[in-house]
Amino acid sequence: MTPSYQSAQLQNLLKYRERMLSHKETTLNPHTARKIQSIVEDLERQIFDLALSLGHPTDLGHPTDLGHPTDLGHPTDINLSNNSIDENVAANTVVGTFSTTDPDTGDNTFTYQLVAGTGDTDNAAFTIVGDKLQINSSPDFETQSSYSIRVQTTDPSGESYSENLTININDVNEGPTDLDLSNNSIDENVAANTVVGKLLNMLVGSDFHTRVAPAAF
Ligand SMILES: [Ca+2]
Ligand SMILES: [Ca+2]
Ligand SMILES: [Ca+2]
Ligand SMILES: [Ca+2]
Repeated sequence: MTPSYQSAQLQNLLKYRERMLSHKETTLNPHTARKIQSIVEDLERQIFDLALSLGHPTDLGHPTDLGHPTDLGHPTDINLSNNSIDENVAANTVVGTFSTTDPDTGDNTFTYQLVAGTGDTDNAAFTIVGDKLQINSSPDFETQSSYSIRVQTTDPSGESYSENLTININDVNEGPTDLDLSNNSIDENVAANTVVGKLLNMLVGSDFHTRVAPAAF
């Protein structure tokens, strides 16, 4: 029966052991091979102790099980250095830089892409260039204040992890964008100084408020 290794820490140890064993097989230096062997033995003690604490020591008692860990060493987290930008920034502005958490210390290069799946609603509004996330068009807070994307990171072995991320747009006070009169027609022959209408100062979106100008005419 194939044991189920749910613990990430345990999986990491198993993966590390597997790598050490393959190094040992390929090395031509007997001294290095002995050093690796002692690392492997130490790892096996750690694995056994950890497995014991997790309640499945019997599975791990068989070296053959240990020799075939499956699906190990994949990335476990994606981080975006910044997830909010001001509205009205230029098209193709960089939102932030991605980084990946991966149990393999040797995995330092990751590729990022927008992928289909949960939370991919606004994937089309962004482009990934290298490890940078860019917004395709200048954002307008009053039109859309947050974006949901799904990003996948892939390690050098081709193992991947994907995550749903939210990008928030910061509201900027944009000042008045329009002026209106409350009324713009008046009968002929009215008395001098008759009020035609009030000057209204209109601002859009979340900045919206209507201010009655002090001077009416
Ligand atoms: Ca990895
Ligand atoms: Ca994350
Ligand atoms: Ca706006
Ligand atoms: Ca605004």
